[in-house]
Amino acid sequence: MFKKKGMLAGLLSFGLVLAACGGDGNDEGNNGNTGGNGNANNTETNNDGNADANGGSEYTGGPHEWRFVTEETEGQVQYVYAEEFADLIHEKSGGQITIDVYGFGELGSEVDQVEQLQTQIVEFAIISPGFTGTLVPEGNLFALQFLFPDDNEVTQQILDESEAINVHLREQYEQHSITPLAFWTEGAMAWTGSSPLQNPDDFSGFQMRTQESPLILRSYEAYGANPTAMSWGELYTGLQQGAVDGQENPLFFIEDANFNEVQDHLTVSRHNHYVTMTTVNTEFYEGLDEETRALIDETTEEMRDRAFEIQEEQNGVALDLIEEDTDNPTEVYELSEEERDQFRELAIPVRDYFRENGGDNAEMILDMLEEEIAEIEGN
Ligand code: 6CS
Repeated sequence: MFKKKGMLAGLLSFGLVLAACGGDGNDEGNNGNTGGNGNANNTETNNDGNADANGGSEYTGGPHEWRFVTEETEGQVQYVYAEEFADLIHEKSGGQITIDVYGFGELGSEVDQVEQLQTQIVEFAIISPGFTGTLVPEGNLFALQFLFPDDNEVTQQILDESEAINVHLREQYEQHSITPLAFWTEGAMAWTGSSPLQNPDDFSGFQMRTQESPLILRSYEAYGANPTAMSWGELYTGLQQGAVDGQENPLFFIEDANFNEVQDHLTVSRHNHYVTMTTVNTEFYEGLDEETRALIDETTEEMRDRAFEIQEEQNGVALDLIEEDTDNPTEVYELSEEERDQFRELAIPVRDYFRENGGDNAEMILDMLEEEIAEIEGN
């Protein structure tokens, strides 16, 4: 049985100590920025707060009303996570903190959402590093295919425990007002295509849709593809009309976004894990009183296992759903280990490209992460 190791406990307490020391005792003082649709709920929050406070909550730092934007729509992994996160915070604060959850497209594109977090239009966001590729070049790390172990659970352990990620990469994001509180997997990715994708030659001239990360593009260029960055809001139509030939995503997302309706082939490639981040605006977070920050930290910790369960549940049924959709038949192909090795061989040199072009700290962060991965895999 897989065991959690000591590094996590160290890191987490390190985070809590930082949280405890960082506050100046002031409340965040920027509820004004959260305007918009909050008015009706504000009354509700205060009322709930009083009611629940009588019910036993010891939280004294409210009331607050915050916003949490995700890159996915209702029912999808990030959205379910954000709803549960909001519910937990509401409950723990005795109803004094309300978080309104926004789905993809409600406030703009994925890249718009990054800016909204930076400017505190929203306090919380789920941001995939693929959409911060030019802002935080070190975040391109997650575009490196075949870097993390195949095992999703071991990969999540690394995401939870890695100092390279949770300390050094986090610092890079914080310079841009983005504090990643947790890094988590939404599952191993698969490829879909209008033609079969079984070996690197199949990518020759293939118009691959990617997120905004220059390194994701680079990774597909290494296979001979012509990658194009695109928001997922345009992807279904892009695939349908042939603007792009294929894309990568976890199985749950391929199924839920109905990409199988407009793609004939699906390759179970497990070439990478889809990694995303629970983020909070840095100035907002650091300006909170200790009690409120501790509440957020505690909730983030409680959500770690839930994030894994939510993606596991959804990914676990997605391939069957795709295969059962006989109105939209999909040819499913699982790469053999030998076939995966052919891709791995082409993917590994991209790590050196990242070391040289992934920002000032890319080499240090990747070297440390590779050591951490080797350590965990060796155990
Ligand atoms: O492919 C994308 O861009 C989308 N994929 C997932 C799994 N979540 C949101 C993201 O924008």
